Amino acid sequence: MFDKILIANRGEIALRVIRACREMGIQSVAVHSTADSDAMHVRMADESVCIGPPPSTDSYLSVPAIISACEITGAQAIHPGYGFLSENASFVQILEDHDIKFIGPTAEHIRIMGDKITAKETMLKLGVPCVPGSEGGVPDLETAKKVAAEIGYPVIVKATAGGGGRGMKLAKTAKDIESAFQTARSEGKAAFGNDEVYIEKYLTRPRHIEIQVFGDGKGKAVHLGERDCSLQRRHQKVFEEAPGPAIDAETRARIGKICADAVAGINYIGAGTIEFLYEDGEFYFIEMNTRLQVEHPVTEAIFGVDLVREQIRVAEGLDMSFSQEDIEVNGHAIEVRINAEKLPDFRPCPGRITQYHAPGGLGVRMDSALYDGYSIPPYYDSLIGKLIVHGRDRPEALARLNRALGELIVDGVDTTVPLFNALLAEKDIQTGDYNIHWLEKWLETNLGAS
Ligand code: MV4
Repeated sequence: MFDKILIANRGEIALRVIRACREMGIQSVAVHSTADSDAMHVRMADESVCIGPPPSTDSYLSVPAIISACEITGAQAIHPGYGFLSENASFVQILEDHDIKFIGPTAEHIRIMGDKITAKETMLKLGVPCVPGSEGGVPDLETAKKVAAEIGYPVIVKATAGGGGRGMKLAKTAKDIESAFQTARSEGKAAFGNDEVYIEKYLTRPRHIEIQVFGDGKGKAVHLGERDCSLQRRHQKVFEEAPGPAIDAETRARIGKICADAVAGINYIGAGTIEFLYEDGEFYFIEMNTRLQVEHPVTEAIFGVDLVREQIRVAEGLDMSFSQEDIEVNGHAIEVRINAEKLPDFRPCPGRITQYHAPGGLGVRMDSALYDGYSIPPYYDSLIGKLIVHGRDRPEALARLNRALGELIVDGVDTTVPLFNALLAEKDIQTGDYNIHWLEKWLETNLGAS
């Protein structure tokens, strides 16, 4: 059993993990950069260690500094949160060699899913439906032309080391393939030191549907339904909900079982997300994330489970506290991401919070590390809070979101709150009729953004 866990993260997700630790009777260690000495995660943890100067590369991403902090404090395990080192296979390999438990999947599974070609090959073998495309990598332009013609245009060329929209190029017709192929290749090389690319049929108006999975590392796994995360801007999610407005119980059970069986088949341990594009009633696998995601609270709300607690349990070698038959969807949950950004261009807006008041009441959860007088440093992500609402059905969740946004006060910096007030007035949002392009089109029309 762990008696002390180090959290290699900051902000709201660090608080989220500290809270789970406290409920389990586990001591928590915060790490922080010199820019975060006054941060809430430092205050809330049982202990804290300064691990370096403000830039992430010298602090939250510094493997030697984080391992030293573990050794100094006697923490037996590290929870990585999301971002930073959460999907860094070399980091996890080093922890395995230092006898520090990583609260997450194995280095091997992170490596497999981090390479998108290997991820796709693995999923295909495990019976997960994938986007039609090249079999593995496409080595040269000649092959790219041949493969694209076979698949049929439009196609999309993706860097195997990419993901989250980086190193991706659309070829609408045969005259675009040369440029798409070369650009995806050089972007992959420049950004990730890997120029391998693959090609897929381009789906023109899908939803982004992701399935939450969870494995015990011993061949048992469950799914916790889907989240619809189609409302994105520049590959950043802004509004997420569960269940998906377009997914019925039968569809959920079918794709959920496929995903749970797949991760059980590789003895996957901990939380994972299998991302799909969903169009015309069909699921197409695109990527798997081997971490706890920002939007995990909507799943926690509708299933009534604590995903961080389960992550800690399975990392300790315990069984999960529930099995598939024990859980079912209850109501509807929505999360909106509150960023310190100025509209209409979403420019980061760090600065001092002069007044903060979190909404409350039935079905409202505010995950944030803000407090009155806190100064948001300019070095990190602009996410300053997540407002999650839960209702008996989607209309109730929407009404509750509207009410909670009205109670929220964040003064001193600009935030994305006005965007959500405007979105709630839209018929398509009220009916759930949107796809991955809806938000960018809406922003262009309504905010004149590019
Ligand atoms: C696609 C696609 C259409 N067809 N793949 C973007 C991020 C990365 N996770 C995958 N992405 C896409 N892959 C095929 N074959 C469209 C996107 C895409 C997208 C996906 C999810 C959410 C928002 C998106 C916005 C633009 C493009």
